Amino acid sequence: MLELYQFELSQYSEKVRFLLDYKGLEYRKIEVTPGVGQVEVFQMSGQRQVPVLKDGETVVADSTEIAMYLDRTYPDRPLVPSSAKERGLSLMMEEWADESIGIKSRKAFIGALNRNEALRAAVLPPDTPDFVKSIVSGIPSDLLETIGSGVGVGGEALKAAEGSLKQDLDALCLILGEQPYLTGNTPTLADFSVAGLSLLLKFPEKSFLDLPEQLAGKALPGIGDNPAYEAFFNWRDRLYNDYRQATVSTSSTSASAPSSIEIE
Ligand SMILES: N[C@@H](CCC(=O)N[C@@H](CS)C(=O)NCC(=O)O)C(=O)O
Repeated sequence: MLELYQFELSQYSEKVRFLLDYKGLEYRKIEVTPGVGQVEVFQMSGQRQVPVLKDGETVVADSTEIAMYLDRTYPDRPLVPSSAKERGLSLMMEEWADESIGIKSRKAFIGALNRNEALRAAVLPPDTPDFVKSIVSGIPSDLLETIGSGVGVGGEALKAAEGSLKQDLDALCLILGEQPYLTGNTPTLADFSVAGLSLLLKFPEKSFLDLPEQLAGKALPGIGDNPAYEAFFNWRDRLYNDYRQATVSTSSTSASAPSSIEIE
C-alpha cells in the first residue's frame, strides 16, 4: 500500500491527501514527529520536508512531484487535463497556489497563533505533556511577535500576507462565480491544490482530518469567516464532500457556520 509521510496539520500534506482520495488510491498515513521524525524523512528522501510518498521502492518528495508521479503511475482519473488550455491553466494555478496560498496562509496562521494562547497549545501533538502545553500557551504574545519579526513573520509581514491572501480569495471568487471549478467544468489539479493549501484558512470538519477538537471547523478571523469569500469556501466544502475521503466518523452532522479562532 502507498505510504504518505505527513503532518496531519500540513497544508501541503492535505493537498496530497486530496489527490490520493480523488484518484481513489488507498494509502497509509505516517505521522512524522517534527524535528526528530524528519531525520527518517531525510534518510529516505534526501530532504526533510513532508509530504513524502512511498510507493514500494519509489520515494517521491514534494507535493508537485507527487502529483506528477501519481498521474504517470496511476493515469485513471487524471489530475492534469489533456486539452491544451485547461492543462496550461491547471499547471499554472497549481504552481501559483504552492507559492501563494500555501505560504501566505502559513504566515497568517502563525499570526493567529501569536495572538492566541489557547490555539498555540491546541496545535501541539495530542501526547504533549500538559506542563509543556501550559509553557507554550504562556509565552507572551509580544515576545512571539519579536521572535517572528526576525524570521519574516512579524506584524508587518503578517499584515502583508493577510492583505495579499484577500486579493487571492477575491480573484478565486470571481472565477468561481463563472464556472464550477477553477479551470472549467471538471475538477483538476488546480482545484485540489488550492483546496488543500487553504487548510489553515478554515479547518474542515473533523470527519476529514484527525484534528484537535478545538480546531475542527475553525476559521481565521477576517478570512475564513468573511462572507465576501463564501463562494470560495462553498466550493471547497463541495470538493471535500464530493472527493475527499471521510476518515473519522462523527455523530454530529450539523453544518453550522464557522466559528473564528478567537483572538483576544
Ligand atoms: N514545496 C513543498 C513544501 C512542503 C512544506 O513546506 N512542508 C512543511 C510542512 S507544511 C514542512 O515539512 N516543514 C518542516 C520543515 O521545513 O522542516 C511541497 O510542495 O511539498
